[in-house]
Amino acid sequence: MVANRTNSGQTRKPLLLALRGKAQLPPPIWLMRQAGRYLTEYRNLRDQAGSFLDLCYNPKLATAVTLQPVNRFGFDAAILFSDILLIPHALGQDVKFIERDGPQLSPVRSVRDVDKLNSELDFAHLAAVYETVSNVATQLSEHVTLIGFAGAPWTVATYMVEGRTSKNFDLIKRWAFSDPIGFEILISRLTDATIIHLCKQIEAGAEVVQLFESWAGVLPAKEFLRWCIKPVKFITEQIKERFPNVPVVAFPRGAGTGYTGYAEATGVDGLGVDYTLSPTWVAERLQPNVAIQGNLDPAVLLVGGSAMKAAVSEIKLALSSGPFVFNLGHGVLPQTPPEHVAELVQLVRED
Ligand code: 1CP
Repeated sequence: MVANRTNSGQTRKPLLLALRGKAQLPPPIWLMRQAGRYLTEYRNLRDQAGSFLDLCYNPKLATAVTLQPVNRFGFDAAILFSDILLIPHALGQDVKFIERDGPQLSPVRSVRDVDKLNSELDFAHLAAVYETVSNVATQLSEHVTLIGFAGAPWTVATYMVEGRTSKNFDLIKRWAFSDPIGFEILISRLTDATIIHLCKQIEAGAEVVQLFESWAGVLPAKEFLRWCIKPVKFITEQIKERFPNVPVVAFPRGAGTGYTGYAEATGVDGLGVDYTLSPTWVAERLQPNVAIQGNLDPAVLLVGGSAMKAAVSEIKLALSSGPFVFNLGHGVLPQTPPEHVAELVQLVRED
C-alpha cells in the first residue's frame, strides 16, 4: 500500500486545502475530461493502444495519458485516466466503445440479468487500473493532487440498462418505477462495487475521489432521493469510515433544484456544479456548506477570447473568496483548441 499523504492531515496542496474548506488564492484548477481527443499527444497514444478499453487497462500508456494534460498545462490535479464503465465490465457485462458512436453494452434489464453478472468485482483487468494510480502517484510534483473516480450508481445503471447513452431513459425508468425492489438489487450491487473500487484507488495513492452523477437531471424529485442521493450518501459514509481524510466530491450534473441540500444530504466535501447554475446563486446558496467545483461552460472554453475572459472573471468574483476549485461545468469538448486551455489556466491564476 502506497503511503497516503493525505492521512497525515498536513498538506500544502491547494486542491486538498480547498476541499477541506479553506479558500485558496488563486483557486486550484483542473478540468473534467482534461485528457482526451483535443490533445494530439493523446490521439497518438490512443492509436498505439488499440481500443479505448486496451488503453484503460494498459498501466504504462494510461499513466502517460493521465500525466499529459498536467505536464502541458500545469493543472493542480491529475485525474486517473479510466472510465466509469469499467465497473459494469468488471461485473461481467459486455462493454464496447464504438468509435464516434459511444459505449455499447449488452443490456441488463431484470433481476435475472443481474443474477447472471459476477457476484463480485473481477480484478483481472481492474488490477491494471490500480497499478496506473500508483504509477501516477509516484510521478506527480509536490503541489499536484491525484483524483480517483467512479460513476455514481444511478448513472452507471443508465448505461447498463439502456445499453448505450440514452436520450429519454425510458427503459431504466420502466424498470425502476415498475419494480423498485428489483431495481434496488442492481443499484445496491453497483453501490458495493463502487465502494470497493474507490477504496482500492485510495490504497493505491488517490488523494481525492469524485463520483460522476452525469444523469442526475432525469429523475423526479422523489426518485432522485432514492436512486441518486441515498447511494451517494452510503458510498461517502463508507469511504469516510475507512479514509476520513480523503475528500469526496460529487458532480450531480443537471440536478437543478436538487442541488439545494445535496451536500448536506450526502455528506460530500466537494460539490461539482454544472454550467446552468449562476455563480452568485451558488456562492450564496451552496458554498456556505460545501467546497464548490465548477462551472465554466465547456462551449465557452471552446470559443475562448473575450467570452471566456468575461465568464472566468464572473466565476472568480463570485466564488474565489470561499472554498473553491475552478473547473468546467461538464467535460472538455473534443474540438477545444489546447491554446484556450493554456489561456484559461493563466486567467484563473492572474489577479
Ligand atoms: O478516445 C476516445 O475516443 C474515448 C473517449 C473517452 C475518454 C477520453 C471516453 C469514452 N472516456 C474517456 C475518459 C474518461 N471518462 C475520464 C478520464 C479522465 C479525464 O477526465 O481526463 C473520465 C473521468 C470519464 C468519466 C465518464 N465516462 C463519464 C462521466 C463524466 C461525463 O462526461 O459526464 C461518463 C458519462 C462516461 C461514459 C463514456 N465514456 C466514453 C464515452 C463516449 C462515454 C459516454 C458519454 C455520454 O454518454 O455522453
